[in-house]
Amino acid sequence: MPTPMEKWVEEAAALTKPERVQWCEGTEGEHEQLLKDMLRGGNSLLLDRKSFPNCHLHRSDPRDVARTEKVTFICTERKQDAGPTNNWMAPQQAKEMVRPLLEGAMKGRTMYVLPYIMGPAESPFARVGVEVTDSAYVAASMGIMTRMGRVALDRLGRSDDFVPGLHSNGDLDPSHRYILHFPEEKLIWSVGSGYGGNALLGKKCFALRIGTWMAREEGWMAEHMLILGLEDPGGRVTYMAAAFPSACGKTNLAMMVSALEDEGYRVWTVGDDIAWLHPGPDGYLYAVNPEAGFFGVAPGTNEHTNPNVIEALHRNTIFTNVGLTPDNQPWWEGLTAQPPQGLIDWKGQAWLPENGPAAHPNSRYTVPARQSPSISPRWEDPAGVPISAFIFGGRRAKLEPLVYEATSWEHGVYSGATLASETTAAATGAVGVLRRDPMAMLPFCGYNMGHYFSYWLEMGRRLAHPPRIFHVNWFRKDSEGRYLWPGYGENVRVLKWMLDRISGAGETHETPIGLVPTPAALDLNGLDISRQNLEALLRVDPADWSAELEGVKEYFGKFGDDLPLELHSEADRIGRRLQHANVATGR
Ligand code: OXD
Ligand code: MN
Repeated sequence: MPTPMEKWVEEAAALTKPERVQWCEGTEGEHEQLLKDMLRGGNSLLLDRKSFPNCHLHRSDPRDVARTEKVTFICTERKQDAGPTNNWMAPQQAKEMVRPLLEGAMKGRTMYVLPYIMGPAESPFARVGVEVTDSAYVAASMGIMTRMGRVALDRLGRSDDFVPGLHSNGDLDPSHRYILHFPEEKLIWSVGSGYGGNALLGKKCFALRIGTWMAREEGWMAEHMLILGLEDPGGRVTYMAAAFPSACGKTNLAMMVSALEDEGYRVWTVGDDIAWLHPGPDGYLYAVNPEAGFFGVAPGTNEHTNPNVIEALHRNTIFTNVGLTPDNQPWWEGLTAQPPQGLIDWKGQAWLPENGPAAHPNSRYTVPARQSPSISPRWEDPAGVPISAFIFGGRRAKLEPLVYEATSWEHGVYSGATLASETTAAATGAVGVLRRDPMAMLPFCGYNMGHYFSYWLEMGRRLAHPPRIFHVNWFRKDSEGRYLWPGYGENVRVLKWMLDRISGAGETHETPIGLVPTPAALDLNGLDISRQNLEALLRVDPADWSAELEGVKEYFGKFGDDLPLELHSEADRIGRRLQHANVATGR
C-alpha cells in the first residue's frame, strides 16, 4: 500500500508527466548530484574551488528575480477568510485556471521529490512537507534550507500530516506564473517561477502562509521574525525575535558582531527570517527556527556589515544573480569599495556600469546556517528558546525614533499592526515607496489580517509572560539625507537597552507613542555620535505623528468590522496624547 505521501506524489506525476521521478534521500552524494544536474541546466557555474569550495553561481531568468506578490493567491472558500490584503481566488476556480499550466509541465524533465522537515528534526514543533519540483536549483537549495530527505520520511511514517507542494518552473513566462495556497487543505501550487521565495515552498509558502493558518487553528504563531540570543557579561542569554520587512536587515541583525563585545555583550543567531512560536507551560513563548539555512540578500553584505555571514559563505553556498570576477569569485555592490576590473554582471554579460548594478539588487546567497560562527548552541534545541522581547522595525527616513517600547501588549500589537516601511527589491514593483506592512507579514499572512490582529491580542491574554514589545528604526536620516545611526554591530546598543528594560532598569522618557530611552540610558561608549544626531534620532514630533495617525486610521478602514476594537482604542488613546502634546508645544 502506498503511503499518503507516495499517493500524492503519484498524482502530481500523473498531472505533470515527468520523464523520471527521483525521491531525494538527503545524502551528501545526492546533494553533489543535484548540483551537477543544476550545472547541466546551463544557467549555473562552479566558483573558484580554492577560495569558494563547493560554491555555485546560478543565474535566473532575468524576468524571475523576486517574489511576485501580484500573482500570489490565498485560495479559501470564502473571500473574507483571505481578507483585504491578500489576492483571493476560490479553490476550484484557481485549480481550473492553473491546472492547464501544470499538465505535462515536466515532460522531458526530472521530477525531484523532496520530503522535508521545517524545524529541528527532533522538535515536537517541527512539521513535514513534501515538494515536487522540476528544478535542480530548487532541489539543491531545499537541501540547504530545510532538513530534507530520509529524515523527513522517517519522521512522517505512514501519517498524512504533511503539507504537499507542487512546483514547476513551467516556461518561466511571467504571464504564466501563479503561486497558490490552499490553506483549508494545506496545499501549495507554484508554477512559472524558479525564484526562492516563490519556489522554495518550505519557506514563505509553508512556514508562513500555510503556517499562520495552522498556527491559529492549533494555538501557536508563525512569524516573519529573526531569532537572536543576547549574551550579557554574566553569560546569561536573553532571546529576542524581530520582524522587519524583507531586505531590511534581519539577517545582519541576527548575525551581528556586537560593538560591545569588549563589555561582554555578544549576539547568537537562532534564525534570520522565520520564527515558529509556541506557548510553554511556564507562560513564556518558545521559538524555533523552522529553516536550516539562510537565503540572504547579497548587496551591501561585507566584512563590516556582516562578518559572520562573509565567513560562512565561503563554502557550500549557492549564489543567485550576483556578479562574477575574472577569477571566478562572486561579487556584489558593497562587497568591496571598488568593483574589480573585468566583472561579469548577473545576466552573464561583461559589466558596464551604465547598464545598472553588476549584481541584481535582490541577488542572494543560500548558505547552511550551521556554517555561521555566530550560530547559537541552542539553534536546534527541540524545545525552542524562550522569547523575552519582540521587536518591530521598518525602513523610515523620517518620523520613527531609533527605538521605543510599547506601554502594553495591546499597544505593542498596535505598533506592529501599523508598521510601515519603504519598499525594497525583495518583491517586484517600485522601490522606496512607503507601504504599511503589518508585523512585516503583509505578503505572508495566510488569512484575513484583521483576524490575525485579533489572534495576536488573544495570544497576549493567553501568555502569563508575554514578550515585551519594542519598535526600532535604523534608517532615520537627517535633512541632508544622511543616516543618523551607524547601524549593524552598533545596533547592539539598542538591544542592550532592551535588556535593561527586561530586567526592570533602563531609563525612559514617556512620549505619546511610547517609551523612548533617555540619551543617557543608551550605552554609547566608544561610539562617535553627536548630541544633536542623538537627539534627532530619539525625537518624537507630535505634528508629524498626528499626520501619521490620520494615515493609520485610513489604513484601518480597509479592514472594516474585521479590525479588533482594541486597535481603534489604541489609535484614539495615542490621538489624545498627541493632542495634548501639540497643545503643549503650541502647534
Ligand atoms: C525573504 C523575503 O526572502 O522576505 O526572506 O523576501
Ligand atoms: Mn523574509
